[in-house]
Amino acid sequence: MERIGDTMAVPRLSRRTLGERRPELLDSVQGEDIGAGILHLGIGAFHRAHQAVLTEQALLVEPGDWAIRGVSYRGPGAADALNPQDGLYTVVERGANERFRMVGAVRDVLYQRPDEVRAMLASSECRIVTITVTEAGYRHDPATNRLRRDDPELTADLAGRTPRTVIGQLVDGLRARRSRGEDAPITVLSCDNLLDNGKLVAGLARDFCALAGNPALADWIDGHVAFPSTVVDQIVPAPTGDCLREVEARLGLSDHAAVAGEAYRQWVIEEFDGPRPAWDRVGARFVPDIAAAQARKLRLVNGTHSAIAYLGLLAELETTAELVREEDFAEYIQALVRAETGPSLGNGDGEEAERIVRRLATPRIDHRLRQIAGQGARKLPQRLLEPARDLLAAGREPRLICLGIAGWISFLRGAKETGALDEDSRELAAAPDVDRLLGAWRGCPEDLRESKIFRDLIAEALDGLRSDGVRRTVRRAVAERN
Ligand code: CS2
Repeated sequence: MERIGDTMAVPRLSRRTLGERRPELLDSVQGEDIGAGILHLGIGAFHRAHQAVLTEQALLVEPGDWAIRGVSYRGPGAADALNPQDGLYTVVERGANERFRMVGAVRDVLYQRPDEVRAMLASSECRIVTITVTEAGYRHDPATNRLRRDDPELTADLAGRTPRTVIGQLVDGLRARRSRGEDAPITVLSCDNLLDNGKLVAGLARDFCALAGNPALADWIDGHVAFPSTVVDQIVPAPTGDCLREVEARLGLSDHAAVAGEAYRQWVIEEFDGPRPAWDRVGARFVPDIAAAQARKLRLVNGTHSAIAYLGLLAELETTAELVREEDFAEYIQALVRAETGPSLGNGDGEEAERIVRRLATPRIDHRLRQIAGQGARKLPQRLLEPARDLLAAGREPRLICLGIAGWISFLRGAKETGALDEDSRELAAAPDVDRLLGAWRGCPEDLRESKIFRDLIAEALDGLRSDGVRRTVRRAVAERN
């Protein structure tokens, strides 16, 4: 095998090179001869480690035309990584028994190719659209769940003929599908960490049609397209150079699209009638109602993530694994889940709390707090505000949740100068006090904004962070909670 790091000497992964060097791996993945039944919007690390792996596994159990064509919006990175590799890449599953999987279910990646996206959506071959574009990618107003009227790219999509936004491309393709008289059912599955993500996308598509002056298309979509909601769970950080080097050393080929994540995967999907790969035979669960799984996942896993991301950054820590090694923070997570986010679901048992700490401690997972901290204004409502609201309604104080929110506010204030904040957060970072910040926060429900207990708990936590520092404040809050 070539020397590690001597990238000039290591050929790039592709079907040809894999067949030459590791024929057994090529034999283990999907061939290029199957039809592409899935269009995935927003092909990043998460999709590659999660839905694409489940699709690959489902195809081994039950063959079918379910190869994936990905679309990327952020830049040419995913296309440049995957296309020269014929869509092949490695997934490293971290944990006690580290595992490397080769995945062949991805056919290619389309970047700035709206005509091809449209043709794919219009074709009878395409029967599933999956989406992972993050919380901000839908360009909606979280207070109304409608499209943001002031979004310049949406405005351009509504005016022009080559859409660039996710919803614009989706509706454009469905318009072409309708014009072709295509009647085969098609299902759109959002896999982002938002409440009722299926209903959200359906509503945004309808909104886009209305703004485009095409109500007949909205009716056609209602009759032909299903939008089940889904809940996804798997920790998959942005890939690091170390991960790519590790895969290269192992494979003997250079893989620019490798990703690493935990071995655990969950996918809960609201039942629907249309065709799909045999995902249910490889671990996905189809259920009549996702509400319980959704609240559990968003509050316990993501709520914990967001709360510790800000507190950890204030403590100058870098990764989740590093954070849970500190006793004060590990105890904070336990107390948050046992005494607040768990009980907000009517469940305060400690088993879930232990499990979350274990997941966050997965060795070598390299999950940067800074990555989790992004887009807080859009993440916190479903992760921390919803459980705070339920606790207050039950007459309990969301003290540890408010400490997490105070962590976010301190983080925003500290980051204001650096220009690193997203647009929503920048606006909030400029608010002179908590009341005005809550007032300007589109994701904060009215009743919470007006709750004196809620505002006071945040103000108290902010005072603590300012005067005593993050570790002492966390320790004290946990002691008061216990
Ligand atoms: C994280 C999620 O970055 C974040 O906001 O909380 O990506 C999280 O890792 C996944 O949702 C876990 O399923």
